[in-house]
Amino acid sequence: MTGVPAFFADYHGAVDAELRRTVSPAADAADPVTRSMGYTVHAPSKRVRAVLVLLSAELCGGAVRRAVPAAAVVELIHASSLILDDLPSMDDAPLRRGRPANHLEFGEAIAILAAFGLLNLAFGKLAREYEPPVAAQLAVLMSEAIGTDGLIGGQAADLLGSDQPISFDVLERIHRGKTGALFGAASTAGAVTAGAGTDAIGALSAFAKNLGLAFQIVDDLLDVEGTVAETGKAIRADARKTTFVSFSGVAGARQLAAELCDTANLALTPFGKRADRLRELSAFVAERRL
Ligand code: GRG
Repeated sequence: MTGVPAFFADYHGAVDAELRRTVSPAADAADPVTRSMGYTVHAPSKRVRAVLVLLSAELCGGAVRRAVPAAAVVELIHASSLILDDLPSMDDAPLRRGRPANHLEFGEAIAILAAFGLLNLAFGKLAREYEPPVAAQLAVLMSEAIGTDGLIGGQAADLLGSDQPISFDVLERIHRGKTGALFGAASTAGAVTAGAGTDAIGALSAFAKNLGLAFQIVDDLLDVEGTVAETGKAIRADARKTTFVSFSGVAGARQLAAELCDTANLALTPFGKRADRLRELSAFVAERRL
């Protein structure tokens, strides 16, 4: 994919191959749920969360090869969340990854089953690919990231708050759940596959949670300033919602994203220059147009 840092190419191939082994890419697969899963999983994606898993594993001295299944798991969970997020009862979004939303292509019922199917594959993959203590640790990590203190909690608060004024604290909590939690779990998962200690895991988790919130703020900016061609999504879709841009203005939101990336980078200090690719990732997050 163009527009992402050049070093992403070192990781995308392995992640995409693992995803193809896990979910059939065949557009003519007999089972509609399989087609629906493949439709979203194999659509063009920056794979930022997978790259975060792999960079974190490498930084902690682990082999990329060992972390690839965990990176694929994070992408399966992410894809599941995108399908659910776009449903008429949620964000009712028409376009995702440059294509009609999953439910517009396959119908709502199949899209919901595909989202469950992807989650199911994710947890099965952890159990199959890692030895029991690590598999259990990763499963707990993903379950907490998805749960009521993570994606599900953030999404519920977002939906409940959509037709009433919300405070900045609530807005931040929503997006630390919806977006920050999976970034945090991605970085932690990479570190866990590398057998990292608690200090390294804590630093990487802090880095990634702040990066995730910055990523969401830039998403809000792209909704105002971006184009459909760049983002692959409908734009001006958040016009009725409270966002970081409606709260702080374009310049304020941009500054907030930059500050969060600085805070994220501070957590990398103990790693020195070895964390330069993560710093490059955070520079991309602050400036991205896609
Ligand atoms: C049960 C998994 C699960 C979720 C239920 C629907 C839901 C709760 C949460 C929604 C979470 C969500 C979709 C947050 C938005 C995060 C975001 C900024 C998505 C865009 O990510 P990119 O730009 O997308 O990385 P690509 O397409 O590049 O992968």
